[in-house]
Amino acid sequence: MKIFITGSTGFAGSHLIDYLRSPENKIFGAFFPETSEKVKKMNGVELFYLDITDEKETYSAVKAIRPEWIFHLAAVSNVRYSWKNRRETMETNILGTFHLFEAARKLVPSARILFISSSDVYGIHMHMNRPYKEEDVVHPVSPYAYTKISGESLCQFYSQIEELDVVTARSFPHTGPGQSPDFVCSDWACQIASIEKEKAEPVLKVGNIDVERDFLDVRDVIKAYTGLLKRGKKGEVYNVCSGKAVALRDILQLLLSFSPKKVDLDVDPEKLRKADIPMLFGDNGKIKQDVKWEPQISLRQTLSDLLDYWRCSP
Ligand code: A2R
Repeated sequence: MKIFITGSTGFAGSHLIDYLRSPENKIFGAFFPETSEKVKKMNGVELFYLDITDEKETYSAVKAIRPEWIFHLAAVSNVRYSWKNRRETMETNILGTFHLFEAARKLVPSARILFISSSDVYGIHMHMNRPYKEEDVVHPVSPYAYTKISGESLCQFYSQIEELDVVTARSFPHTGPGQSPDFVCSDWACQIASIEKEKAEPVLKVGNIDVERDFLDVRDVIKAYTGLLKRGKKGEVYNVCSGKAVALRDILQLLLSFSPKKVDLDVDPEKLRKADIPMLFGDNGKIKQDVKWEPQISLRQTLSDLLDYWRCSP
């Protein structure tokens, strides 16, 4: 199987490579930026630099590889960053996806393609106290979410009108070892590890800890992605989620319970979002039914592994 992964040195991409690496698979991973440190750590993968906003380079990459499977993970993936870098977010997430789909249409029209969208597309629905389903109305409230719903529209166009074999994963928040501290659980674990190493004062900076989210372990998520490429239906959107809402406050409590240190909390206005979604959790009935996937790793295990990851990081 010839597999092409965009964003392969990112958080999910690195775990995906670990999972797919085998003698039967020939993996081609596109990395970004050109100076990516992670490139040095990846064996058994043909890695090359690609900026997906470059149409010609994207076309050349698909032409050289002629993949049977494409995991399209490359993106600006951070909501806060997307507010400050709107053009880059639009160009990477929408135009980059368009470039990839056009290259696939011309060169490998029968390849299976997975596009990664986000639960952020559901946005703010007042009084929503049930899990979101794929058919619910979407209401993006950030530049990031807007680009993901635009990407989903591209998936619909290319699968229905152009006959590309595209499946969409609507991923809910996920965490685990290797995640950047720009994301909440990893940020807190990183701060706790720094406090334990006495590199920081025992004060943990937090944003809004009253919101509730549906968290998965990244190692479960990449199994869902692989399952979707194997068994997901063409043109369909699938929630990738646990089905449970957890308050960030409880996640914080759990992380702190793993540490012997006594820590004070301090609300950092920088960490508060412009438009925060109070509660977001998903219904995973569709992916369970079609893909036979369900999460295996408990939140406790995920958070413990995440803290250990930061304890072992320099
Ligand atoms: O932002 P960077 O410098 O860490 O690079 C990211 C890369 N990327 C690009 N790749 C090619 N051309 C571009 N113009 C471009 N801009 C950014 O995509 C990073 O290496 C990768 C995305 O990985 P992460 O930011 O670590 O996100 P994660 O959590 O692995 O998410 C994978 C997918 C994304 O589509 C998210 O929006 C979705 O799952 O949640």
